[in-house]
Amino acid sequence: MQLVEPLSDRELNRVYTPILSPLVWDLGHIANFEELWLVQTVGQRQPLNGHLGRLYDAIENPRRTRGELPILRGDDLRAYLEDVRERTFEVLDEVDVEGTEDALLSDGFVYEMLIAHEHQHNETMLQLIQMLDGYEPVDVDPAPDGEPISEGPEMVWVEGGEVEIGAPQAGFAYDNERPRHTLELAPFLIDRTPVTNAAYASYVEETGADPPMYWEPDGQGWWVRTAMGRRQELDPGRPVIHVSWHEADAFARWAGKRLPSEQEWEAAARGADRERANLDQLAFGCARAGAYGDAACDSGAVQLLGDAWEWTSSDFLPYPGFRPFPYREYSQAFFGDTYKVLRGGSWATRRNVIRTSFRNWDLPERRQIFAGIRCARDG
Ligand code: AVJ
Ligand code: FE
Repeated sequence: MQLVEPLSDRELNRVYTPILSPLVWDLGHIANFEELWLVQTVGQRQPLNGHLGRLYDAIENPRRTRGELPILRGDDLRAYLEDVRERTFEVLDEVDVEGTEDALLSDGFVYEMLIAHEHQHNETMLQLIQMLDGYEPVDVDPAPDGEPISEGPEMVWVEGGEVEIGAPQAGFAYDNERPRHTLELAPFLIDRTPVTNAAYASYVEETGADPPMYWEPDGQGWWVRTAMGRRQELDPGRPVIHVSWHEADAFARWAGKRLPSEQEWEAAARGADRERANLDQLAFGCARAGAYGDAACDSGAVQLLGDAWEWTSSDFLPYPGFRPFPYREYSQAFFGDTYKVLRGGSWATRRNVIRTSFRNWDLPERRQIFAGIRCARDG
């Protein structure tokens, strides 16, 4: 609600691009999904408005169609958000998440899932907000700018061997992170810090490749960043962000490297600490590459969590023995060679969404997501 506070109903309703929903759809969808799982499924209550479910179904309604739907708007939407939350709390008073065998309720699984769902949509909303000229955040909490440990392109060695991939059995995780399994990895090298704007600008200059989204020439041989309609000098020391998979892959090859597989990424991220990472949206941008020098993970690399999502070479596929839970449309509907896996979260990711086993996915041409690059090389 803090993210949309500066916006009028007109801005909430407006379709800015066919590749993103109007903000009003995300808000209604967040509440409708909560009603579906926490009020109807857990609480066995009737829906407040039986028709809404269809309008907020993400699979039935592709993003480009969402602006035209007869969804809730204005005060009707605000009333619905409040009604659903009130009913959620009513049901929560009645349920027992400890003494139950029900996998949906046990340890509050479905509650964790709904919080994660809402928080993931907050990041999607922030993708749209990047496109709003003159957006003024209610609250900004800039990332700490420690002395960078390295300007790149230093690499760290990861031994490989038998590595454990995926989420442990206990605790909340999405179905696509399970089952946890062991596999054999060859030794490899991975960049110690995320690829910087400076490195990407050299690549653009040398090859004539397109600049990332939200870069414009400043007329003096450098670049300005134009997100949220601003014109700020591009900071060469920050991680590059808003590049597609194709761009990330081409950059890595130009640098004589390659993208890591998602398994390599996860092995390299062992010991990463999400409490010491630029997450949770309020920095409104990346910290300098290398700024979290005292928060390195076991491999010695930094900023695997937070700042920018990192594209991997991997297609979004099920792990061996995958079982959809609790609904097949979360992951299973997307498995195949259409989507690429991203890891690690960004400054725009809510902190409790991310962990080293978390798998995000998107189309290889997507650039409005908060995605950057970390390269690898065979050991
Ligand atoms: C995991 C970010 C790809 O937004 O499509 C939200 C998350 N799933 N509601 C998406 C999701 C259902 C999903 N991503
Ligand atoms: Fe959703």
